[in-house]
Amino acid sequence: MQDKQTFSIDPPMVLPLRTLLRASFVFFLLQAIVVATGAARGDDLSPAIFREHAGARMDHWEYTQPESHSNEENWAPEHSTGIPPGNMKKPESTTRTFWEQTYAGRPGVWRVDAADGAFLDFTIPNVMDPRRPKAVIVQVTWWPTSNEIPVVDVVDGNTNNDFAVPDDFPPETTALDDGWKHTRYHFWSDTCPSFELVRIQPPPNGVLYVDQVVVDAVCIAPFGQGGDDDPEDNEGPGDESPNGGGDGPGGIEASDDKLGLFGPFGLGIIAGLLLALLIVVLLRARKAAN
Ligand SMILES: [Ca+2]
Repeated sequence: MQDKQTFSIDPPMVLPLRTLLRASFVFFLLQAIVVATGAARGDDLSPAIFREHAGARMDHWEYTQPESHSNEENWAPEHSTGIPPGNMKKPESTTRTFWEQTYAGRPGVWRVDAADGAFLDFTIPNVMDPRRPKAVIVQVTWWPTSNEIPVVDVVDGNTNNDFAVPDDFPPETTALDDGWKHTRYHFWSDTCPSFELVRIQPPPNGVLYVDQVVVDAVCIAPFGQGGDDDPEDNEGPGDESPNGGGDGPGGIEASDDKLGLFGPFGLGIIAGLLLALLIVVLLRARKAAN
């Protein structure tokens, strides 16, 4: 067992910590891109590197349900690592917005028409933790009726605030061999809500054909820091526990067996350790000053 050292941080300390956390997130994304060619199911072409770790979940809709399924209001993902799984609320079917058994050579495709004000809405359940940041990655496989990519937004289910899109990671689009396109979107929140909402819309005045959707989400614990065992404490977003040994809900820990987070990528390991060292040094210096 490790002793838990918990202390609050004044606002001036929060900013550099948030900066470091954002830097950590950038490394998450960089690593994810490195493995983008790895094995994947369907059009899960660039699975998030954090998928196998604590606090992460994945939901994958292929829309291969039989046609009768299209009458159900809520569509569960065909593949999910989350408990409970995510949910898509079926849009109201019209003559322009509907599910098709096949389209452009692919099974199970949603046609969504901006003329109907239609969209695909997903609910991703999670564990709330206002002290930790959250990363969400959305992959959409779509048929190009124009050069405009689908419009994707992620919203905090508790506050209705939009997740941010990191400046360094705008959406990335790949043309697939069969004419379809795959776009990957990155989102960030300074806190982990109890659920997030993902909305996929056609471009303005456009029509969207969606073959598959993959949502990865992770509640990030800073490198070298475990979760706080006491979810009831009220130490606020500045609460950081450099020696916290707990593994509270949703955390990723840099314990020895979790260094696989970076797999064989030396850069990631070195960067992660440096970040952890920086955080610990900052916190220790602050504590010593008190
Ligand atoms: Ca499909």
